Amino acid sequence: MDLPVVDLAPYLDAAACGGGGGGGGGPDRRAEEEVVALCAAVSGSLRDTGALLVKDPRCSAEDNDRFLDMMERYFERSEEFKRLQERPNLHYQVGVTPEGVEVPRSLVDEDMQEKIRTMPKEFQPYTPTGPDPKWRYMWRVGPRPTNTRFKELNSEPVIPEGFPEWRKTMDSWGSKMISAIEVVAEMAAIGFGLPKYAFTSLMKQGPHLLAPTGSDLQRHGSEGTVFAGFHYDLNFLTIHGRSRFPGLNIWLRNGQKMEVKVPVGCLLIQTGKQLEWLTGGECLAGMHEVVVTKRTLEAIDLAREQNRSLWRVSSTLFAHIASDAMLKPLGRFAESSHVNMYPPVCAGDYVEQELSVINLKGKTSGYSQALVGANKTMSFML
Ligand SMILES: O=C(O)CCC(=O)C(=O)O
Ligand SMILES: [Fe+2]
Repeated sequence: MDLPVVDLAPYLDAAACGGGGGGGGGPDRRAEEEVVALCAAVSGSLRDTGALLVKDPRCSAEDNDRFLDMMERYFERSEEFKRLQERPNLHYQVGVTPEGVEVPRSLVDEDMQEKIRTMPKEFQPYTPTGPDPKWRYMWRVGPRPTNTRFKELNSEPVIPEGFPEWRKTMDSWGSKMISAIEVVAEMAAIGFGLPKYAFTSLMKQGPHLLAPTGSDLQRHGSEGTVFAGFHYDLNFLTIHGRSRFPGLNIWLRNGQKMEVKVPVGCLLIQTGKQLEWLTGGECLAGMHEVVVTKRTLEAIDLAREQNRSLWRVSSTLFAHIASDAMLKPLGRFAESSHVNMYPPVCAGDYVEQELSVINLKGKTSGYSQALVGANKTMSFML
């Protein structure tokens, strides 16, 4: 089974003509029907696979390359240099996270480990043995709230010295990928029968993070090395541009494991836990891992031949629900039979308790521990 590729252009065209699939006088009937069908394809794929490939004419391969070139140069700098951008007191939500800090959920969550044991052998994820050996850089994109209870999640950016193009490159690629996510979020809302702005209105001033991972394939390039252990993303929707090295495996709702191939010019969208919450489990957060596979090894050989960087940089952006907004099942999803698993919670409180579990934030309060217990789903478990 291949993931569907949805071209966002017809929706963007219809929106520019005052249509946009949500009603309101589109240019012609056929175009409107096409848009409605695309919205259904978006919501259907997010529900059934937890993922989706999209083409957005506003996100070019050149933008993606400029970003990857700069991040390769950054990750190639010494550990000592990169640690100057480390901000553990801000829960690593800006600046760099060194290798060996972020813990994959499957390493610490006993329920998840139990569920993994019940999976057919061929679909089981690799077993991580410790924290992830990947670095990461977190760059906050878009307007920040002037008044928030969650200051650490909405902190000032960190810019490494010697990269004068940093802000422009990160903001430009980050805002383009957010624009793509916003369109997907509108289309998904329409496809689910919710008001068009049901999700995007909650995303306004969210702590969206351009969060590329950097993995040193020279040091950790043997087959089976787990760069990011089996986990779900705690945010709303994740978007990945192209990486120069493959290695991402995702799990479909039916439990099947799938190696992702992102065609040139496409972007990969994955469902996060906040979308699961807002849809009362109609969509489940997509489980995934990043591992050195045979295809990664082939890409390493080619990069060596062509004298290119051996840092695997991901083009990951985490789109979030605003920290001070409430997560709770929306519209018809409030009637879901699983609604008890998704008690109302402030998005910022939810994010902080998840960060605590994966070792990015200090202690966790009794309240948040209760929340961890309330929700222990995995993408193919409902
Ligand atoms: O490195 C990647 O391709 C994605 C890593 C990932 O899953 C994450 O950052 O949450
Ligand atoms: Fe992830």
